[in-house]
Amino acid sequence: MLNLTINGKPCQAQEGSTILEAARQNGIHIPSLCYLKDVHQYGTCRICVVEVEGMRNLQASCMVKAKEGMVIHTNSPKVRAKRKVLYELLISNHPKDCLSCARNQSCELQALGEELGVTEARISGEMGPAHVDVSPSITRDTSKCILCRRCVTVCNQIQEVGAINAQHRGFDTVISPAMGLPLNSTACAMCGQCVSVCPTGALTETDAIKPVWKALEDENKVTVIQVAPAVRAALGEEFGMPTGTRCTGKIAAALHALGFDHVFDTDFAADLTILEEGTELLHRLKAALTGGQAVLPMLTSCSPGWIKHIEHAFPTELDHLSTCKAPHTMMGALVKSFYAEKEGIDPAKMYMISVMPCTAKKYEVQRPEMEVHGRRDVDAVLTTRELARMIKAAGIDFANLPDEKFDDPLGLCSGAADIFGVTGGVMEAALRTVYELTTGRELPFEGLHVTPIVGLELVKEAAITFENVLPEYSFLEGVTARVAVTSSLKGADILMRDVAAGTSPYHFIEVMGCPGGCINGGGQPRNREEGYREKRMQALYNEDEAKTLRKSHENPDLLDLYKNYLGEPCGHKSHELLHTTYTA
Ligand code: HC1
Repeated sequence: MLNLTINGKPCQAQEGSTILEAARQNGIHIPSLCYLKDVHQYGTCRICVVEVEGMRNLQASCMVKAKEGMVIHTNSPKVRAKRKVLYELLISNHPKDCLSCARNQSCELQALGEELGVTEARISGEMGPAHVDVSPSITRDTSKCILCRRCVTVCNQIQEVGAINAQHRGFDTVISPAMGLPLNSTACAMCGQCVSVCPTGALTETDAIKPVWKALEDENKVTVIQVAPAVRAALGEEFGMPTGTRCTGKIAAALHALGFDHVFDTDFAADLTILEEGTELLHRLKAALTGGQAVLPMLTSCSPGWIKHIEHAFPTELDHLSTCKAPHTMMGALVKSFYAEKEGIDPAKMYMISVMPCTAKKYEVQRPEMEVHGRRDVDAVLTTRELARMIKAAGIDFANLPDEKFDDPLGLCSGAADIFGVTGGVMEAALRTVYELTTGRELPFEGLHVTPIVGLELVKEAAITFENVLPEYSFLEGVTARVAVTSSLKGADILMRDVAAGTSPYHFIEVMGCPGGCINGGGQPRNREEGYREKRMQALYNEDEAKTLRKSHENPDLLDLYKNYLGEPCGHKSHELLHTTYTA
């Protein structure tokens, strides 16, 4: 441990800490803007400056390591005056349209001005480069960019995609794809991790609120809305509820209150995905184990950022992807076929909305593959943050809503579906079903949790041996299936290099595009709380464990759907509605 003096108080800090980290370890707040925990810092904004005795200039505390015996002042008159000037320089070429900015009241730059006590803007200057780039998922407004480079850090270091970087020099510096290309013409996966960390309105999700309000107001439209698994573990944060509060029932109530005609749960379609994807895996394994042709490992296909990434980075490996669409597009296809027929609704009048923790889903629903007979599966995607804005605009007191249920018959789900929203959840859900359907016995893990793949590590793996299988699955007897799980595109690349080289030891790999899975999607509430991902993860596991129905293949409404409409998993009707293929 290091011994320091901060603001006249003796403190201790871990070896290797920066001054900023040392202060935080001792409960001392230093204002910051560009700082991102656990990644390389650029120290661009310098708002976190402090005075260190014996050093002539003020130091950016996020860049300077704490040393034994250091005497630090985080709140001296000199420090406060410097921070104010630095802030005024930052806003000297920043638009002053806060009242109509998408980040009004949630802007870190705005909040910092309040914290620093800035009440005037004494410095005014030429405005920097202004350019608005609207992609299907992400809108970039360079006039609002303060060049903090948080987005550059997540794109290059956490995701390792490298779609954006600082271009040009000096006053002309702009954060942009190379050669000023629009995001949609680059390898950007639309994951929105950059949007999550942007402190201002420079990076936002591309708006879907306006078209959704319009659909709600249109008497000729039948509005149908569904909610992704991870939304229920995070939406409450937008209404002051503690991180990790489960609010499934309140979400159903809010959507009814907003006036949507039918309110369904994407989790139902997650259960459906497990039956389809599990069956596809068994078909591939059977072919491979009985001397036929099969492409293994099979890769999950429900994360659209991941799909876009594999298309850019490993275009020769697309046949490893499961042919299953994502659960929410499966739901859209079902609503406009099965449900429309059942209720006698003209599917042309249906307007299907998905509430997703993900910005890439906005791009996904516009892909040519996501339609059946010329009818789009999903018409609009709202992020979790956008739904919160609609609930607030409607004056709904979300935190005090009584719980309601999703509508029948596409609203019932198992606990296996709930955990889709966290890394490892899709794999665990699939194993619960595949193991039990082939052996007649429950998955042999305590509490049904495949513990080696539970948690937020970059790459996880597990092995499971099939013994005493049912006669029709004799090809599996004695086989040890090896599975791997990763979340983030950096992790995907690690596993995909072996897949591309033909040396991957796995049979099945789950990939989610965002670190931690959908709980940490680019459309989720922005949260800087220590351990927020763990709390959201726990919320989904708690949701699962609170149910008696915890396996997809036991969902009674899903079994009815197969009996009365789809026939069998991976059958003709399923292929027409629920599967697709990707071509580079
Ligand atoms: Fe996800 Fe999925 S889990 S991709 O992470 O398969 O976005 O939550 O909706 O479709 O079910 C996201 C979450 C989500 C799909 C499901």
